[in-house]
Parts: sequence; C-alpha cells; structure tokens
Amino acid sequence: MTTADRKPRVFSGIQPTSDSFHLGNYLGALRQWVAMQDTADALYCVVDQHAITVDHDPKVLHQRSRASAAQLLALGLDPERCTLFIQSQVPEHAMLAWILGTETGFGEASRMTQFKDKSAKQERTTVGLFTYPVLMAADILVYQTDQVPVGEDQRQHLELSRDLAGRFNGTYGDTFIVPEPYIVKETATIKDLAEPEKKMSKSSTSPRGCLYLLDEPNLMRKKIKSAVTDSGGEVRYDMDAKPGVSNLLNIYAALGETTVGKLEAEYAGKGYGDFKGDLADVVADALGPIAAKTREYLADKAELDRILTAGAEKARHLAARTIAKAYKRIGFYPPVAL
Ligand code: ATP
Ligand code: LTN
Repeated sequence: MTTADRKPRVFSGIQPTSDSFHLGNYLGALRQWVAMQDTADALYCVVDQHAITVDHDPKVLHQRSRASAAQLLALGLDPERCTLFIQSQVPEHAMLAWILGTETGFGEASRMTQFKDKSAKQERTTVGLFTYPVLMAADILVYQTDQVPVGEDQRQHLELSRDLAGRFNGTYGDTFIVPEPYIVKETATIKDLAEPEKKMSKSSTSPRGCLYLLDEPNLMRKKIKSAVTDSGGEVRYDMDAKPGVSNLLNIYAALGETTVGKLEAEYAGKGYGDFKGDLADVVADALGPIAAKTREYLADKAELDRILTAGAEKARHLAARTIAKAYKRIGFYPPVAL
C-alpha cells in the first residue's frame, strides 16, 4: 500500500494536569481530534509522563489521568474509531525519547519557549522539564505520524520533532515519517476571557479567565457575560484593536457553526450585552452535557480500564515496530521478550 492509499496517521496528546480541560484545549485541539477519527487512523494519548515534569501529587495525577480519558470519551472519542490510551502504559515512548535526546542539541533544546516560561514559574527546574519536547517528539515519531492536531503554542515543539526525524533519517537511513502540524487558524489560540492578550490557560490568574468544560452551565454563562470586552460598543473583528470581542467572535463562530462575518452582520447595531447573552447560551448548550457524560464514564471503572488497556495494547504493537527499526539502525540489541 502506498501513502496515498492509506488514511493519514494522526497522533496527539494532552496532559492530565487539571481536573477539567478548558475551552482553549477544546477549540484548539480536542474538537479536531474528534473530527479526525473519521478521516484518519488516529491515536490519542493522555501524556502522564509529561505531567511529572512539574511538581505533582501521585494520587491526584492518577485520578486526573482517568478523568482526562473520561472527558475525551465524553467529547466524542470513540474507541472503535480511534486508539485512546495512557502514555505510561506504553514504555516505547520513553525508549525512543532516550535515543532522540542524543540527537538533540543542548542549544536547540534551550531555545524552547515553553521551557523558558515554565521553568520561570517553578521553584526547581528539572532535566525532565528541559527534555519535555524530546519526549513529545518520541510520542509522535514512534507512531510514524503524518499529522499532529494541536494549538498554536505547540508549533515550536513540532518543528523540533520534524528536525529530529529528518536528522535521524539523514544519519541512519529512513526510519521516521516527518510529521506535519495540523493547526486550525481560527481557533489556534483562544484567549483568556479576563486578559485577552494572554492565551486561555489553566494557570490563569483570574478566576473568570479560563472556561472549564466541566464548569456548571451557569458559571459558564457568568464567565462569558463578564468577559473583558473593548471600548466602543461595536461587535467587530479586529484582533489588535479589539482582542476581547474578537476572541468571543472566534469562540461563537466555532461553537455556533457559523462565521465571524455572519456574526458581525447579525450583531450590527446591537450592543455587547445581546452578543454576550447569546454566546453564553451557545457555550452552555454546546458544553453543558459534557460533565454528565464524563461522570458516566467515570462511574464504570472496569469499562474505562478496559478501553484504556485495549488502546495501550494497540498502540504498543505499532510503537514496538518503530523501536525495532530504530534500535537496529542505531546498533542496539533488540529488547528481550518477557
Ligand atoms: P497550560 O494551561 O499549562 O498552558 P494547556 O492548557 O496548554 O496547559 P496542554 O495539555 O499543554 O494544556 O495542551 C493541550 C492542547 O490544547 C494542546 O494541543 C494545546 O496546543 C492546546 N491549547 C492549550 N491552550 C490553548 C488555547 N488557549 N488555545 C488553543 N489551543 C490551546
Ligand atoms: N506538549 C503538548 C502535549 C503533548 C503532545 C504530544 C501534543 C505531549 N506529547 C505529542 C501532540 C503530540 C501540549 O499540549 N502541551
């Protein structure tokens, strides 16, 4: 079979670092994950090994990995149509990360902006946080991935993955597919509702800035209605002059299955109040049901474990093939069977 005959391989990951995903995760990445199940051979991973690169509590991490998987299922991932698993259940990621670390320049890793941001916020910075992007490259390359759906903030990490694949292939012979980023322009960076010059993030300093998928619908409404808008009451898209309203327009267009242009026309002559009131309903209607569905998946522990184990087994089969190839190219002995 040639590349043209088969569905593209898609891989992406999300960290279990909060009790709930947020609207930025959803519009920037997770919505694409759901859609790509039908067009691609998709693998999705809860990357718990990335989550320990900052301080963590083992019990909380374990619980959040489970809650993350349940949310992904509630959002529409279907284990019959994609492979969903937890990173630590597939040791091949860490095996490849070691190899790729030896291909990564120290200066190259030092230029990663996420490392600079995150290490500045930590009391102690670890080698693990520094090599985080190398593990991410391993996640992607170990599955011979064609496309990686992520938000804009991950573009630099993807560039590193591409460089490492190309470098390894150049030195040792063709081993890895060089992956492409899949970033949807309109929702590539959803902004914080209270500080629209920053990206929406769980580490938002304002309690109303980040809209969580598991928030109560009334809280979602409140957060939208209290979102910072700009001076001048006009509902018009201009990311530089009106970042608050423009961010809300992007959110509305994405969740309401419409376009920014149509929304501008619809709200011409109306104030921010009407616009935000309607958007509050759109958000609460679209995201409101996710919490109950998540609780349902969490209530059946045995079934959730079954889904995740089956996913990890499928993923391991694929990953082991790449490891066998890479080990041979490097001059390693093959891993012994247990
Ligand atoms: P943090 O809050 O520490 O920045 P995070 O919310 O970005 O973490 P991740 O697990 O790092 O969570 O990201 C998961 C996915 O969500 C990634 O593909 C990332 O690009 C995307 N993403 C995160 N925040 C946003 C955002 N504000 N807009 C668009 N996409 C986002
Ligand atoms: N660093 C990513 C999470 C992540 C990831 C990946 C995304 C880890 N491994 C592989 C895509 C592909 C982030 O979203 N912060």
